[in-house]
Amino acid sequence: MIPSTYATVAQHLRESKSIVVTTGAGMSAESGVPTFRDETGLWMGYRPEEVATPTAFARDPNLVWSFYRKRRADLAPIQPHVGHRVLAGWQQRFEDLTIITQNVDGLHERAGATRVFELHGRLDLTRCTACNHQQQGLDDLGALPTCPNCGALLRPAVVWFEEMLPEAAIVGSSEAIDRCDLLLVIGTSNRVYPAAALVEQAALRGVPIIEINPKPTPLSNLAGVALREPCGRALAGIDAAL
Ligand code: BV8
Ligand code: ZN
Repeated sequence: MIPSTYATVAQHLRESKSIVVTTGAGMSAESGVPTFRDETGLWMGYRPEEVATPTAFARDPNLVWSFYRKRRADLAPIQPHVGHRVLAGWQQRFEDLTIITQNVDGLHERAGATRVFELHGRLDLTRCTACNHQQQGLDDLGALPTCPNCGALLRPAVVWFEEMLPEAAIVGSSEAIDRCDLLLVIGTSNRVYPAAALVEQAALRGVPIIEINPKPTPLSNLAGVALREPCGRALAGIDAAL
C-alpha cells in the first residue's frame, strides 16, 4: 500500500513537462553532512552569518579557514545517499528536470545528476583572493594556504553572506523556475535569500509546490503538499510509486 502522498507526488511528476527541485542542507543530512540551523542553529559552534562572510575572513582568516578546513576534511569520506541517486535517476527519466542547490558538497553531481545549478559554490574548490588561480580537491591545504601563483591567501570557492551569487547560477535558476510546472523544495529552511526567493517566484506563477522536510519552514504556506519526513525515505517512496 503506497501512502497517498507518495502516489500524489508521483502523479504530479508524471503529469509535469518541466520540473525544478531545489535542495538545501537537509538534502545532505542523511549522508552525514551537518545542517546549518537544526537543533542549536549553530554551525560547529558558530553562527554561519558570523564566519561565512568576507568581513570575518578579513578580520580573522585563521579562524575562518580552520572552519572550512574541518568541513573539507569531514566531507572527504561522505557519499551521496539514496535521495541524491533518485533525483539523478529522475533526470534520465523525465524530459526536463533541473536541480537548484544551496549545498556546497557536490553530492548531487557525485550521484550522477547532470543539470545542477550550485547557487553557493563548492567546498572542494579553492581559489585565490587576488588572482584567478583555483584548485580542485578536498586534500588538506594546511593551516592558512597561500596562492602558488602570487602568494596571496587562498579561500574556499563558496558564496559567503553579503556576497553576490554566481550570475550564471542565479539566471539559469530563475529561467528554470519561470519554465517549470512543478517545484519540489527539499531540505531547506527557506531562510537564505535569494535562494528562497526562487520558491516565492514559483508560487507567484501558481506552480504546484511540494515541500519535503521533517519540519515546517517560513514558506510552507506556499506548498500544496508537504511530506514531513526525511527526504531519503520520501524520495525512495515516491520513486517506488512512479
Ligand atoms: C546576497 C555557502 C546580495 C557558505 C551559504 C545583510 C547584509 C547582506 C545580506 C543580507 C543581509 N540580510 C540578509 C541578507 C541576505 C543574506 C541572507 O539571506 N541572510 C539570511 C541569514 C537572512 N543572503 C546573502 O548574503 C546572499 N548574498 O544577498 O548578496 C547582497 C550583497 C551585499 C549586500 C546585500 C545583499 C548570500 C547567501 C549565501 C550564503 N552562503 N553557504 C558555506 O556553506 O560555507 S548559505 C548556507 O545556508 C548554506 O548554503 C545552506 O545551504 C544555506 C541555507 O540553509 P539551508 O540549506 O536551508 O540549511 P538549514 O540548516 O538552514 O536548514 C536545513 C533544513 O533541512 C531544515 O529545514 C531541516 O528541517 C531540514 N532537514 C533536516 N534533515 C532533513 C531535512 N530535510 C529533509 N530530509 C532530512 N533528512
Ligand atoms: Zn593568486
